[in-house]
Amino acid sequence: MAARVLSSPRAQPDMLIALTRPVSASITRCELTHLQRRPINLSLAAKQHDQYEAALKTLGCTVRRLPAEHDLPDAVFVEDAAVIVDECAVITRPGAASRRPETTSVAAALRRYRSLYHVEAPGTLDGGDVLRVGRSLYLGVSGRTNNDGAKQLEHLLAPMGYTVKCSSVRGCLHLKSAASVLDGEQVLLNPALVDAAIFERLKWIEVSPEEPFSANVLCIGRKVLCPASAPRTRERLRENGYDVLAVDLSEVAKAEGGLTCCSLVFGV
Ligand code: CIR
Repeated sequence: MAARVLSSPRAQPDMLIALTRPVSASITRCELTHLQRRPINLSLAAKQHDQYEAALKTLGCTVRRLPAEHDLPDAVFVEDAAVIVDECAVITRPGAASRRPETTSVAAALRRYRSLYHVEAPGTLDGGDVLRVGRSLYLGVSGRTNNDGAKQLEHLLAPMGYTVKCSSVRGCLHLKSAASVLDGEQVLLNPALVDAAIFERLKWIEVSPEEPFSANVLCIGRKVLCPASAPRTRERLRENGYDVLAVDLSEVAKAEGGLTCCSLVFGV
């Protein structure tokens, strides 16, 4: 199918696709920034990933699984390879050089759904640093996303009516380790990791202080996939009216990945 540009944003897509990729056999050689290397149980990681895909289906997604890329340790974290909006997809240039080859197969898969743009050197951008609320993009300038990458994203998407607001993140890998979008008006965040003021007009729910790394959740409608390791944060979400589903990704969490990192969800 030829790439197409949608003339206006789809309020109600016909279908939600979740692009995923199996855990690579080489994940034991993944990039690590804030964590010590620990053994990863590959068969458990694969089983948990299957359960994650099943949970995505319960949220209404059609799961499209890319072929495994066993030579690319972090290939399961497809979120970092692209930023998808209604009109196009921006193929990133990940901050970790070892991760750049991951974008080729993601671009090939997205070409049938969106027109593609690319972040070019010296810019770097990881999808995990981009949070979207309607036409507002919140962008983490992190160890992976630099100012040049942020500017390129802004210039590419400004003609389509998107605005970009940048903030630095501290003590975590990506902006989405510190904050996730819940619905059109709310974010879940840990204010110790990101300056909550960037979310200005939005309401926010704070993670439980005992679970500082539980802000990475995947919300579709009022349903939220939330880490099994974060019962207190899950309770906070329930108290705020969300339908919460616990998902255990303990093995890929040892590779510094979370719930949003393992899929690219978009409407068609
Ligand atoms: C990395 O350091 O790039 C991987 N080990 C983890 C990436 C997780 N991705 C994400 O948070 N979006």
